[in-house]
Amino acid sequence: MSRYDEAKKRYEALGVDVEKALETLKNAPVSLHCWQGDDVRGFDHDGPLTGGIQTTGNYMGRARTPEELMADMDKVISLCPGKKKLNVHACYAVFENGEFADRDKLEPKHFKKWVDFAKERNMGIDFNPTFFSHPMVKDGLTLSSPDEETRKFWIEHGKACIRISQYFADETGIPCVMNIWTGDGYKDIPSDRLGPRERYKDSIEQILSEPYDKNKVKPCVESKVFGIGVESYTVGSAEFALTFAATHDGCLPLMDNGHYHPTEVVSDKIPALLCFFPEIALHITRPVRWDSDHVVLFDDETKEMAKEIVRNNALNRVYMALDYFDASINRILAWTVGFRSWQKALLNALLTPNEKLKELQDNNSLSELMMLSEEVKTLPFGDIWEHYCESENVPKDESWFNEIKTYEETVLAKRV
Ligand code: RNT
Ligand code: ZN
Repeated sequence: MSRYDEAKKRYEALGVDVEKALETLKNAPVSLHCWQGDDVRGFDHDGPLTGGIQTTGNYMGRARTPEELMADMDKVISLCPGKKKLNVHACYAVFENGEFADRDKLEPKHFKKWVDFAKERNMGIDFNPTFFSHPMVKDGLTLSSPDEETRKFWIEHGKACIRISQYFADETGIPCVMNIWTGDGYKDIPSDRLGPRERYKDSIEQILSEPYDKNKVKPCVESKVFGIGVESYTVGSAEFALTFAATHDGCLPLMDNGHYHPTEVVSDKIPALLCFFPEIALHITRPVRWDSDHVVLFDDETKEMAKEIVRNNALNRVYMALDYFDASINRILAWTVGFRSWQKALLNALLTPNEKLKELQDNNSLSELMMLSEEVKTLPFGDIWEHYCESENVPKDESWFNEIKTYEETVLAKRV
């Protein structure tokens, strides 16, 4: 009997349908963020990322053009099992023949290359207006700016992005999640905490007044506790974003697990939101002491988040997107480790005897619950994982590092 068959038996003895788990995993889309490949720079400006977030590190081989970024993503895709969706930021517009459009004037045609890329690979596309790394970010503010010209510019950007999101959904036939995040805030103590939030609210309402099909475009608002240079006050705080989504039909809350106080966990927030929202969205990252956007690993909180989606039958209600950026190691490796880790977390959740554990809780059999929860941790998960990778035609073990090395030598090293 193969290791897979033996492992399968162990799980089945606990009531887990392994074949069904694998089938479910193969069909659950996870958004792959284009911005890990070039340190969140994009193609519409020169210079590094600015505006409340930061990449650190200077590893060789950053993608500098759409062609390089797409080639790198293809490498990642070839190393990762599971269904992928593409996640693009507005600053990744592809301009051709010397043309240029500022953020408020972006059009669907500037993203045709991404549509072609996604369609050829059977992927949907998620989208993000880019409210950072731009001269119109005035005094660190965009949608909440007291300067009407600035605010108007960014509202127009948001509206343009709604139209582009609609285009993505129409072209791919798959709904487009459009996430609104700004770094708006103050480094030091503000004298008015309400005004910026009222303007932010009005701005997002204006953006959402742009016509779109609610079944195809899913706008979200992402909250944050603080950012670099805006340590004292964030306009789009947790309460602001959650209440905005709750009171605006069709708008989803987006939780990024790097955006809370360090002892708060998003795993516990997922079921809280599922009580009220038909759909929610996630940014999956790894905060180390703060919103440091480290590469996602197969660690305890990552596993817990996946469990909360899977055991609440919410894979079709939670839009899952990766969001991290590490420039200190091989970027393709960083992308791949993160995607594979989230796949492992989902598989682990799907292989957990959730029915049985829930029953023990409901019967108040808490001793047995603790015992079984601990015992399942050492089941032969790796044998199922390897089988899953094989069935998806991707490397099942560490052998993929050789492919990274070859790619680094033959492709990345030439980018000088
Ligand atoms: C920043 C937010 C935001 C960005 C991306 C690039 O703290 O997490 O989602 O990471 O939009
Ligand atoms: Zn995020």
